[in-house]
Amino acid sequence: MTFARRNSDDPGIEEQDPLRVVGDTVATHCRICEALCGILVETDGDQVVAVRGDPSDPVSAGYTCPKGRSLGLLHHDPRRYDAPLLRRNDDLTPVSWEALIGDLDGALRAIIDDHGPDAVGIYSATAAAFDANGKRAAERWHRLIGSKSKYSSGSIDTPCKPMVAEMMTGFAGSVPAIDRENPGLVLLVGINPVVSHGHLNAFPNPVVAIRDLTELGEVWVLDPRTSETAQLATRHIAPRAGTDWAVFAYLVRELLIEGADHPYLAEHADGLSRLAEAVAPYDLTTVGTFADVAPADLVDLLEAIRRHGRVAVQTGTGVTMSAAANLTEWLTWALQIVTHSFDVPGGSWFHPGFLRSLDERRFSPGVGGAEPGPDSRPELPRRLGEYPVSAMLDEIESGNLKALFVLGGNPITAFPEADRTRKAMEQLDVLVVADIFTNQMTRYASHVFACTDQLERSDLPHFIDQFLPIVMTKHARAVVAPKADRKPMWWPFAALGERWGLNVLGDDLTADSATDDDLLRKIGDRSRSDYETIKNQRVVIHTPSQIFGWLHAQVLPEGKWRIAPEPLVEQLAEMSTDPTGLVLIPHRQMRHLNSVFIPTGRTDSAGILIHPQDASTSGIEHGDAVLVRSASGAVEGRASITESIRPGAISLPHGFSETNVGALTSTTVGVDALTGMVLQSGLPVSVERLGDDGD
Ligand SMILES: Nc1nc2c(c(=O)[nH]1)N[C@H]1C(S)=C(S)[C@@H](COP(=O)(O)OP(=O)(O)OC[C@H]3O[C@@H](n4cnc5c(=O)[nH]c(N)nc54)[C@H](O)[C@@H]3O)O[C@H]1N2
Ligand SMILES: Nc1nc2c(c(=O)[nH]1)N[C@H]1C(S)=C(S)[C@@H](COP(=O)(O)OP(=O)(O)OC[C@H]3O[C@@H](n4cnc5c(=O)[nH]c(N)nc54)[C@H](O)[C@@H]3O)O[C@H]1N2
Ligand code: SF4
Ligand SMILES: [Mo]
Repeated sequence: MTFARRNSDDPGIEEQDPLRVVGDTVATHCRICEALCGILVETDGDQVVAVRGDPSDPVSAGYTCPKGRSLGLLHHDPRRYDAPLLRRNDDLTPVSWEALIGDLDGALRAIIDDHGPDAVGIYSATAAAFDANGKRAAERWHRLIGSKSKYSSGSIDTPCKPMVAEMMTGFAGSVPAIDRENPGLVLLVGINPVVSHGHLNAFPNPVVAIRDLTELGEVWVLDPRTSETAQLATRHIAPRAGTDWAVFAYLVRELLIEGADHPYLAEHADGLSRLAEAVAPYDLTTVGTFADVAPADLVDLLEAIRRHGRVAVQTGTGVTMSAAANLTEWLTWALQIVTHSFDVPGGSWFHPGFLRSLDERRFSPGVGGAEPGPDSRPELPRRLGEYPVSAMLDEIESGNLKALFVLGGNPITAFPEADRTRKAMEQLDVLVVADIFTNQMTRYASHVFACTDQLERSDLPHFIDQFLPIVMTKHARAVVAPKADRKPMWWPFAALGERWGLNVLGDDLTADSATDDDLLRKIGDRSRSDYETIKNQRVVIHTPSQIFGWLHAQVLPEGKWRIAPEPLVEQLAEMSTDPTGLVLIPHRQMRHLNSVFIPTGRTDSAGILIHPQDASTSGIEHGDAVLVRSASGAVEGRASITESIRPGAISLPHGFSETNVGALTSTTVGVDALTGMVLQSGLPVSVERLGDDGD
């Protein structure tokens, strides 16, 4: 089976002028989100004049969103960090990089001497994932100092996905992707690619992508909100928030009775009878009532699956942040396995990666087990070499964590218990913020690494290209020289390492002699191609001989899915189908990414979406000041009354410092036992109108 994409064989893509420098225009790609849209950056000397979509990009095809087009303004924004900063007598002062590293060296040595290396933590967050060299150097430095205190934003985003993948296939990096060439029935559950451009799997040019899927097949959306994606779907079902797991239990139950591929299952699934027992209670009446969906809608969905025979499911944060995240993820996989939809045309393929060629590896299957958490929260699981973020505040408060490096992240808006997070940041002896922009973290930083932005550094999408819709990689070269005294994020880690006799960059590379290219070469040369080719071609597409089937052949233990992992069966047995009261759910907006300020001109606001029925019960009118309370805290905001959200759920985006949804979430209440994930979707809340004077 070959995998030729409709536009991947567009003549010229691979032969085009490598760097495509047209006058002062450079072709590169945006690295704000996983869509990695091709962009053309126009410069005039040091000035970035304009950023627009690159029509020749094989997947984004000229599409960009307002964030990408604002990269030039971001590059020149006066609130950017231009030089390293050191806190002296309460003030952050610009210093030389040497002075900053010298001070940090002394402070970290003292901490390690007194408390050991585990007292030094790193939090590798969203922007670090798009800085291949920076992330690799930071993580290598941290490994070399011997610390176990590693955290990442993955643990407050989607820890269920790698865990369920490992439990069911043996490999945490198994990520199913829709067969977009030959789609049948596609289910999008708690994901809104038209705004987010995907969750794990990227959706560049999303409106066109969804339209293609609806024209070639059908797209059904499950979302308590009439999201922008739901508006384009073949069919939209709006179950009560947090009930998806029961919908999938019902579908699996019914398909096992009629519609499953039993001959395939006999050969390729372990634990089928355990699965059948586990889903047996979830009949139409029980699930229809619990999910508050008309039984006819559920039957229609079931019939659509039977009609197509196969189904491809993609989930997003509406699922991964819910209390039943693990169960929904598991049952969507179970649905796809019982219908023989995985690793076959018309269903989903598993991306073999470009920079990391997964299909050429030898796998030793894992079981999805975990190690104990850190000393202050041993009950929390350590997975894939990381502690969950839900443990970090206790680690700081108990004095176990004394120094923290925040790499391209913003705990104050991303973590639960926003006030407690602020206090914890204050309590640290050393807080290194590696960022490009002044934000809520600045006032707590003891040391600031003023990092180069994406237009100032070269890059490869290491660990990201495997989420693109085709097997390809892209090289980004620096478009402009680093402004002022900004340095690449890898530099301070290399320099610190050198002071301690640690070889962070490998070979004989040193902080002062190495370039972005030298470091990227190590990634590119281990890929399906080599660095020089990738750099020269800029966009390299790989047409694998076998896109379907490699997971069965190389990953699955003895060619079999573990279809009913015991920890998940046990979690399912504990679930209740009693309807919940009002809950909070997340949603994302087009003009900002998490807390990242991007000067798009118009900004999104933190309005609290509320259905007219819930608003009238609480006497709330559009634009009223309201107070939202959870078991852990309260936050004020403005009501935005809309029919687009179903009754029983309100929605507030995260990433805002005033209306900070982190005030409502918790590091203990609702934290998942298997992943340590914080409950961020389906969180019980109440809402009340505030008086005109705000009380
Ligand atoms: N423009 C923009 N793009 C982004 C980001 C951003 O902030 N802005 N953030 C990036 C990041 S870090 C991530 S992780 C991804 C996330 O990408 P997505 O997961 O696609 O995130 P959302 O766009 O919030 O879509 C989640 C959807 O889940 C729905 N939902 C909420 N609760 C439930 C539920 O219980 N059941 C179901 N079925 N649906 C539910 C919400 O209404 C919403 O439409 O987006 C990335 N891209
Ligand atoms: N209640 C609630 N909480 C949530 C969520 C939710 O939906 N609801 N979403 C969760 C999710 S999915 C995520 S991923 C996390 C996000 O959590 P984080 O990753 O911690 O937060 P971001 O706001 O994405 O922070 C990105 C930072 O990177 C900086 N930055 C931008 N470009 C660069 C660069 O090139 N280099 C460097 N070094 N820095 C750069 C930005 O200025 C910003 O400070 O939040 C999580 N928290
Ligand atoms: S969708 Fe927007 S932010 Fe994401 S890569 Fe494309 S232009 Fe950049
Ligand atoms: Mo995320």
